[in-house]
Amino acid sequence: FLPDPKTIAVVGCPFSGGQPKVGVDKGPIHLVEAGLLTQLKELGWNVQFDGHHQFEEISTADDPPIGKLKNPRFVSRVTKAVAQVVGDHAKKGQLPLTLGGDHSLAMGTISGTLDTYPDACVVWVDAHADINTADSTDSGNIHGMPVSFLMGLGSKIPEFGWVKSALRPDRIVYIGLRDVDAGEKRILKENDIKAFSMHEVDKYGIGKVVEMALDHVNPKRDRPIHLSFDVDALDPSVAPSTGTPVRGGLTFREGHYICEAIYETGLLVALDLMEVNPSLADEESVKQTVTVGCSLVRSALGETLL
Ligand code: B3U
Ligand code: MN
Ligand code: MN
Repeated sequence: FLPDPKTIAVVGCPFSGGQPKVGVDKGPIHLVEAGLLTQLKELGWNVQFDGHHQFEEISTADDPPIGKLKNPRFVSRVTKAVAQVVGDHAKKGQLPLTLGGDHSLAMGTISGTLDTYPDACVVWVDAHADINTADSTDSGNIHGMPVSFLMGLGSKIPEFGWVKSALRPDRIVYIGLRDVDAGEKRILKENDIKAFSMHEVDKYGIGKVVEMALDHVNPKRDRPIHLSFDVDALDPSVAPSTGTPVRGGLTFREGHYICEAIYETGLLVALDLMEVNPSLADEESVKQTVTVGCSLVRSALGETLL
């Protein structure tokens, strides 16, 4: 399936322009310093890492809002670069592991995946749907919008003209939602997008939910899978250091189960771990969040309990 099947290409993205809180740009540095790359090598992977990306800043004076969108030029430029890098790694048959950074980066990572594997599907694990359009957003924070941009929903913003509308609404499935704006609920319904909120996790259990999620986006289990994991999908008691924690989230095991089950399909081609913010909360909470981030990645990349 992958020409270079045992190589992870780590794409460190110290980027926070898709939301207002400082610190999420430090996420990738903390994850790498915690030993993530060594841990992946111990799982048998070749790990390629050329250092964290340096994104040239644009001063806010030179990047005024477009409509409600904040930092639009900066977000567009960075996510476009990420799309290129992720796509290049994927085309070499490597498995890109993108460490964020805020979730607007997924506009880039998923563009790179779909450019390489047009029939890929996306499993989006998050407390939030991140599907506001330029029209529906209240906050103007682009980390709340990448999915709509990838689908070509809402008013077209010329600055983001490079984003192809390559993601079909039936090729994404959500798990873990519990903080979805009214406008987003409407968008999900209108486009018939499948989502398993925490209500369904409670009702069916995580094992059944993952099975139903994969049955929806990948009924024959033949499509490549891009897993985009926002650490705020986990309950704040498990992953406190993140910008927009929402109570009532996934337990430690539920989060890991999703990763393990996707690894077991043998179809994973790209992985994102987003929204780890080591500047929020106390030292112990930061350590806990970074540690759980590393273990989610290991689970998605083959670590087993036995
Ligand atoms: N839906 C809100 C809040 C939000 C989305 N993603 C996060 N927060 N992390 C928005 O700003 O669009
Ligand atoms: Mn998110
Ligand atoms: Mn989120």
